[in-house]
Amino acid sequence: MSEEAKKQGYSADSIQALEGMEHVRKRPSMYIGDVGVRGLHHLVYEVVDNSIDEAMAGHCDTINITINENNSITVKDNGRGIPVDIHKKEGVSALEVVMTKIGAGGKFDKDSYKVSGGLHGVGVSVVNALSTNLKATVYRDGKIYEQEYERGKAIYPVKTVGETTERGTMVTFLADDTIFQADIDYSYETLSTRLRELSFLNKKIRLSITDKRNKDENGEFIHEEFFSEVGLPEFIKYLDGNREQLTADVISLESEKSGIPVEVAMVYNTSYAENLHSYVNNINTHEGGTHLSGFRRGLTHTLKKYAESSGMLDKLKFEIAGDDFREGLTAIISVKVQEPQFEGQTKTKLGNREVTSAVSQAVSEMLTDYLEENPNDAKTIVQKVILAAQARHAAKKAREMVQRKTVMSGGGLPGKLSDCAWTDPEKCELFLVEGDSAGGTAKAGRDRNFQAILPLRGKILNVEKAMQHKVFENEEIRNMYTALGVTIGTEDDSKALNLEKLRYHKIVIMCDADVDGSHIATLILTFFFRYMRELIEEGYVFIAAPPLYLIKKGSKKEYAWSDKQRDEILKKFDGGTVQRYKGLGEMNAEQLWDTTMNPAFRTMRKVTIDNGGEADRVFSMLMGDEVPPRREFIEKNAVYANIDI
Ligand code: 0RA
Repeated sequence: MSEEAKKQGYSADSIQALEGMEHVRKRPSMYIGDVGVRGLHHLVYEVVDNSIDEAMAGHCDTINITINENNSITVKDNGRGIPVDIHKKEGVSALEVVMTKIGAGGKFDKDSYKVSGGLHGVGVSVVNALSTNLKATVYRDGKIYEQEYERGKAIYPVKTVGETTERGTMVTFLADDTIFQADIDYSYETLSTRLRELSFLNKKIRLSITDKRNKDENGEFIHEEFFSEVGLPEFIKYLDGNREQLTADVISLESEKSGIPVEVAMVYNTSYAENLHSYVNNINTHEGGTHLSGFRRGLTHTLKKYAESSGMLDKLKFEIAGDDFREGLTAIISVKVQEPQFEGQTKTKLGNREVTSAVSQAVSEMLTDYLEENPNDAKTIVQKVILAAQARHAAKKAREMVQRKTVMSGGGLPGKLSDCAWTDPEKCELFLVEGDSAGGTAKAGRDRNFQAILPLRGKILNVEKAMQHKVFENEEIRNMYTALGVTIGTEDDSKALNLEKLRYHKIVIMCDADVDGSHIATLILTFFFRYMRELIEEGYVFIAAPPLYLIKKGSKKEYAWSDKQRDEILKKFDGGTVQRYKGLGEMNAEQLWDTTMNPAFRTMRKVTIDNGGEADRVFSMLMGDEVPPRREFIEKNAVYANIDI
């Protein structure tokens, strides 16, 4: 105990609490992942998760989230209200314990079914520690109680501030800008996407978001409400809204095996993409894990058995592989696990062994029934699987051709690649440039030590609509594989990459800043997302940002990346001439280097996947067959720079 603490007569327990809070502020990343944009949004999820827990325990059906004008966040639910009576052991109100003690959240409510609770399950006290100011208001037993905190410390004991007929908890917090490196500025899209996802994962809960920073054309605050009556099947419809379903219904199940609640919904569509989204306690498990293995096992086993006994495979000359059962499949697997063990690089891979058989059993039982009861759908699905197996055979040949040409298997680099001199992948960059002419400029402007240029001809193949073997046969795509040096897949997982052989750790998409350029960038991104997703996940993919304007006056010249910036420069120069760059081709090599390629001055946007489901939905919409939703999206996001995927 510190001298200071002794002087003030704190109890040992409250000292521990204090030290806990200090530790959170010293090492925030240990608790919320990072202190950037992600960590900032994580604070909101942490608070919302507490209300979701209360809803899952059956005591709450409405959760309202508000982004206030000053970027503080308010989360209000209509649950039982956090208890305010004096906690026997701690000697202060239970509310204060929950808010100021690390890991205390709801510990005194052992019976409640608590499995939610954030990526790290850290609780609301962490949010409190990382907020300059937090106010908790509890509506309970006819009274309104309140307590406020500064950087995690209570500034007065819980007090009664009024009477009420409502029940519930309201928390308002302002994230501490001395902790976060990012601006305290929430993305409405990011938060609303997560709330929509939560509403699908937790049916019958009304979640709303209000953004008090912005008004719509009617003068109302931006506001959305999310509510799902049936949960996962509706989630599937939302994700697959831009694809053509192969069967009339979404196949779904809800069961409990060995005490593990399992929910699955799935549908086959006419595309070739596999879209599996898995969740544990409402957390997206990017890296999959035992629940996903269980799903795969159950699916493969059941479909295989059905296909064999139906005689449909009799004429097939080769084995059906695991992949074949999942082509054109969109599925969501959601399990609730009491003590989840998260593994993997980003701690989003479920490790609990017992979950595999629970999910596998549940899926087998449900699917067996479904196939028996819906023989027509069953036949359609098996036919799709057979087609996938045949296509895989064709793809295998095409893939082997690419493989033969990759560096590691002895072939040369693509003729169009202007490679760099250095060979350390960490230092090397590959620019994927639209068109030969811009490619020439980039080649002349680059630093040839560490920057390689690969010009791509016109519009690359839309992989969203193409079968795998077409993808591997496509010359531009083969050039990308070969230049990058990665080998493609195995028999069992045709899209697995071998990243050890990756030749560049920065892959920069450099296209014109116009509609065609954005289209090409999106095509390339679609390819990366569907076939080289690890590259995005590892943070290797970037989008170059060439300037839109050159402003000149006399001997002065400056570049602008937006209309606002252009106007500011014009004001600073007191007039001048404006050149609008329509494409990279209008810049000379020196200009391209100065503005877009020189690491000392350029700004590049790193491509990240905030939300796998949403990214999948956006790609299937942008690159799929349905025109109206695409038009709507493009109109809404007219400036390509705003598409955050
Ligand atoms: C533990 C016990 C009780 C309520 C809660 C936790 C609770 C926590 C949060 C956090 C956000 N909203 C919440 N709502 C409720 C109440 C136990 C009882 O009343 O018997």
